Amino acid sequence: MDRLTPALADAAEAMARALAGFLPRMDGPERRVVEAMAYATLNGGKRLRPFLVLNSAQLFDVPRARALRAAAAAEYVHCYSLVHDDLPAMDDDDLRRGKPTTHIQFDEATAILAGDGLLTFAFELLGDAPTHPDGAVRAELVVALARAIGAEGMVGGQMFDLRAEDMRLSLADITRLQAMKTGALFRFSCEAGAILGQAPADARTALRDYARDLGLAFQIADDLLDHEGTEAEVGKKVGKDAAAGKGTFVSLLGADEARRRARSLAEQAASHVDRFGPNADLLKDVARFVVERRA
Ligand code: GRG
Repeated sequence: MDRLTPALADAAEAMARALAGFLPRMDGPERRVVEAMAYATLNGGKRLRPFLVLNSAQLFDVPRARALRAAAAAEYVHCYSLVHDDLPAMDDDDLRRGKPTTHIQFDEATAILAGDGLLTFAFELLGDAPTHPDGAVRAELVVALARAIGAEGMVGGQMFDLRAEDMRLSLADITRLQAMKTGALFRFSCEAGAILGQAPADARTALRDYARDLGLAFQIADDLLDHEGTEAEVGKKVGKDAAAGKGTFVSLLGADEARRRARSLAEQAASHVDRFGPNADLLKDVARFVVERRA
């Protein structure tokens, strides 16, 4: 068997335990929001972002318990973004990870609050003492995550995406949009290990470069899945981009060229982490995996 499949499964299992374990226990009427947070989080998913945090942390011998907290923060944020993206006011989707979306399973107000709760909880986890004994390291993690997912990152990218429905996008526009919308959280996920490990600047730059190429490869693959995947495979509605007349890597480049570029970006991503030797083998494998995945 290849080495990536069991490594992804191990990380996903560890993450499922950590994600369930960190969530607050609550009673009373407010308990419903934690139930919705758990529903939105403990529902499968590839756990790619946590995998990147854990494997980048391992390059710098970061203790596992600390890496798991940063990995969980990245996944909580990712799940929040999916919950809000699926809302009627945004993408209006009923299906996510093969199950009813959070606003369908609960209701819209609960889904909004669950997203808010996950987002806020991610920062609580990073800022709390067990994440790192040095408060400056914790503050750096908090700032890095805020930059990645705020108006200059994911939230700005989502705004750009909503506006893009009425625009003709160039390849440069789509690249910038996707770097903000999905790439920035990949960047945080790769940098978090380096921040926790107080790694030298050149090592951080290598991981940032890796994350940039991996994020773009991931997004091109996502466009290809939307274009050629089935709902059963992908676990969400497909063909939505074409139906909305949205410019994507596939609509601009065609499927064959898009696939060629995604593969070449995955190889480029892998080359950025050569400097870490065999310790970075799984990071290289996962860059190739994101391009070939069917879900
Ligand atoms: C609502 C602020 C806000 C932002 C939403 C990232 C995002 C912005 C929306 C997600 C919509 C989407 C489906 C984008 C395509 C790329 C993407 C993030 C796919 C889902 O990520 P995977 O494949 O999913 O890692 P799993 O389920 O495996 O975790």
